[in-house]
Parts: sequence; structure tokens; C-alpha cells
Amino acid sequence: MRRLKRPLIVVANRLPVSRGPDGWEASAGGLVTALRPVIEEVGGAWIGYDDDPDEVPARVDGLACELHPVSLSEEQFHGYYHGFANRTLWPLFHDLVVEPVIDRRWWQSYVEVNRRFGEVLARVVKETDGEPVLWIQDYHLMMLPGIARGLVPEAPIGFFLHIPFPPPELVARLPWRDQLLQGLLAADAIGFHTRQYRDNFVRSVQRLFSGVTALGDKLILPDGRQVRAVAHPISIDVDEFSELAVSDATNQEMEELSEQFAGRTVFLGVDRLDYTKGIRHRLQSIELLLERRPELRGQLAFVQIAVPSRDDVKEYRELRTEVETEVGRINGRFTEPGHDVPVHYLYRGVPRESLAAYYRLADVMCVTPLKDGMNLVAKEFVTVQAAAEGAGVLLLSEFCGTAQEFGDDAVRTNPFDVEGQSYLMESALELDHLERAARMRRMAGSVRDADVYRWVSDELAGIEPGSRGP
Ligand code: ADQ
Repeated sequence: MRRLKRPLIVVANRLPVSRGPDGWEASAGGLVTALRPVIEEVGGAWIGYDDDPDEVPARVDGLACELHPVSLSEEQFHGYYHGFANRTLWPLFHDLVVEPVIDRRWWQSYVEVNRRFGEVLARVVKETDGEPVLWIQDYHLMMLPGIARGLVPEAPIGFFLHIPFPPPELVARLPWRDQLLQGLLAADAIGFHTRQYRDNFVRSVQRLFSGVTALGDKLILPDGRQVRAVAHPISIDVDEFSELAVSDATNQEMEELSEQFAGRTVFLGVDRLDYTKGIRHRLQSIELLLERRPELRGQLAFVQIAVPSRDDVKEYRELRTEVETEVGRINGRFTEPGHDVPVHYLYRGVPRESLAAYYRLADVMCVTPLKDGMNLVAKEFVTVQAAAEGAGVLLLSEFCGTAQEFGDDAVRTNPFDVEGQSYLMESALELDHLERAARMRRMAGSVRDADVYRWVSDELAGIEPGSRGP
């Protein structure tokens, strides 16, 4: 693990804490887990929005960093988060799965809110002993590197994009493309999940601005300043998931689920309820499969766990209705009298032990997004299965970052081809057991080789002050 000599200030849309039944606690999640040892050693701070800023404690147990909430008015949050981030950038950066909305007021809120984050950041930098390294996360804060460079010119700045970076033809549709890319280029290092996203970024910069040279990992700007653009795939805490896979609580859950689904082949989907995740297409493939193979109707169970997401946004509410209509239609068509339904739909987040038990239970895990930056569910699934010596099959969309790491060990699907996908689901069932187990071990091995600690380490190594230009 890379050790920083300077304190680290992380800036993200949200703070890494939530209010649990026993008060404020650190949120579970790869980024928080991976940063914990780094922050513990060097000290640091986390800046993020919270809708209850006056209540956020300065620190919480188990997370050795100061918490600095950014307070925003309802109107600012609406324009910046529900508007520009989630109805403009999100669909545009996910290859226009739905049409992005262009709204000047949202853009103004986005800039205003990024400035607001900048003010808090400048204050925190001033209060911090030593010269901190700044690490800004994700598409909500793409203007912040530029704002921060103006306020704290000497600080090393890194930025990581957790979603795909689209090709230049799509970036070109954004009226504020120049400002957004200039904002990013003020960072010392910009990280992406894959080489393809990184190359899309470099091509966009070169198309929009003249006099930019790409040399290895570096972009040399017309004023001589150098910016690193790098591909660092995010991952999970492998040890944590491997232990969780066989913990007593997970074994207990697994026993109950095995009983509930005894004798049935289980297909599983686990996603935030988001239109990029391909849930509707997946359901349609299941429907085609059950239509074509009537003998599977009582024998196959499809479990879709969908965690509620962004339900303040119109497209997400519509998606929920569409998914629930689809589930109802399939169950209405194919449930045999006196038998269980083919589709089990859980609209909620489930505790980690349950999640691990479902991963173990699945014969076929369907990770079939239309577009996805990386997709951690796939990595969690193979890690849990391998730890429990499972031999499930991973049906994996070719349009997510994870697909580039797993190669042919996953069954690769094009989720837009609903019928083709239904045939792949069928063929997944026919794979030989030994072959499945070997594939599972290889995929889990590749996740172990590049876990989330490696991601943090590589990212932080790229933000060294030495990367600044002459
Ligand atoms: P997300 O779009 O949220 O992340 P993903 O990477 O799959 O997608 O992470 C989802 C996380 O939520 C997983 O850790 C999963 O376990 C958890 N989760 C999902 N459904 C759940 C449920 N019903 N109950 C409990 N937990 C559930 C964004 C990008 C991704 C990128 C990540 C990290 O869209 O492409 O991989 O950031 O950079």
C-alpha cells in the first residue's frame, strides 16, 4: 500500500457516514474501507454534502478523519444533483441510454455548488497541518479541480471519474464541454476505470483544444503544464468479502435460502434501480427463455434485488413502474397454479450477509448493464463464490469496465440483443461444472491481484507533486 507523507483531503458528493440506529457511523463501501488505513497513517479530512450539516459530528468511530459537511440550499442541491449531475451528465456519459436534459439553470447551480465545495476545501486546507494532497471524486465535482487550483495553487490535485468517459462525439453535445474539460485539466492526475475511457478523454481534449500533446500517460498543455491521464480499475476489499462469504451469519442465511429455492436453478440480478443497469432488458430475456422452454417454468427462479435509487428523478420513477409491470406480467404469464412465482423481486437494499448468501446461491449471476463504469457487483460475486468454492456462472455485459478484466471466463452478453441474451442464459446452464469452477477461480484471482487497496495506491502515486509541469 502506498504511503503518503502528506495529509489527504478527499472531496466527494457525500460524506462517508450515515445515521444508523445507534447514531452516526462510517458507511460500508470500498472507497471508505480502502482509504481507512491511508488516512489513519497520515491523518486527513473528508468534505462532502450532507442534508443535515449541523448534526454531522467532527469524527466518527472507526474512521480517522475529520468530517466537513458542505451545506447547500434545497434549490442548489436540486439543480446540481438531481439536475445537472443526474439528468445531464449521467445519461450523456452512459452513451445516451436516455436523452440528457440540457438546462442552463442546472448548469449554473452545478458551477455554484462546485464553488461552494471549493470554499470549504480552501478553508480545510488552511486549517490542515502540513501540505495536503487533494483527491476529488466523480462527475458531481468536475469543475472543482479548476476552482481548487485558483484557491490553493500549490496543492497536488487528483481527480477520479467513477463513471465511463464517453467518446468525443458525445462530449461535443454538451454546451459547456470546454469549461468542464478545462476544470478537469487543472488537476495533476485524472484517473479512469479503463484505458478506453482514458483514451476517450484524451481524444476529447485534443479535439477541443489545440496545442495539447499526449506523451505516454501525460498530456502536455500549451502552457507546458503536464497532467497525467491514467487508467486505474476500481475494485473491492477481497479479504473482507472472502470472510463474509463463509461467516456464520452468511451460512445461516444461505441455509434458509437453499431451503426456499430447493430444487430450482437460480438466476440473480443485484443492482441499484438505474436505467443503465439493463434490468428491463434482462427481464425480457428471462421472459423469452420461459416462453421458449415451458419445462423451465417451475424449475427456474429469477431473483432481482433492486436497491432504490434517485427516486426524486422522473426517469427513475418511470423505470420503477416499467420494471414492476414487467415482473407482474412475467409472473402472471408463467406462474403454475399451486407453485412459486418465477420472478422474485426485492425493491430494497439487503444486509451484507444476505447479499453474500444470494451471491452463493446463484447458479447464474446476471450483470448485464447497458453501460457501466466498472461494476463492483460482478467482482463481489466471483469473490464470494470462489471463497465458498462455488461454481456459478457470470453472465456479464460487454459494456461494463469489469468485462475488460474477466475476458472469456465470463459469459459475455450484449444486453441490447434481448433474444440473443436469452440464448446465452440458456447456454450458461449447460456449462460443465469443472469448467465453471475453474473460470470462477481465475476471475476471483484477477480481482485479488487488483483489489481496492491497489487502486488507492496507484491513484495516490499518480498525484505526487513531481507530476506537475515545469
Ligand atoms: P454503482 O452504479 O452504484 O457505482 P456498482 O459498482 O455495481 O454500481 O456498486 C454498487 C454497490 O451497491 C455494490 O457494492 C453492491 O453490493 C451494492 N448493492 C447494489 N444493490 C444492492 C442491494 N439491493 N442491496 C445491498 N447492496 C447493494 C458507480 C459506477 C460503477 C462503479 C462504482 C465504483 O456506476 O460503474 O463500479 O461507482 O466506482
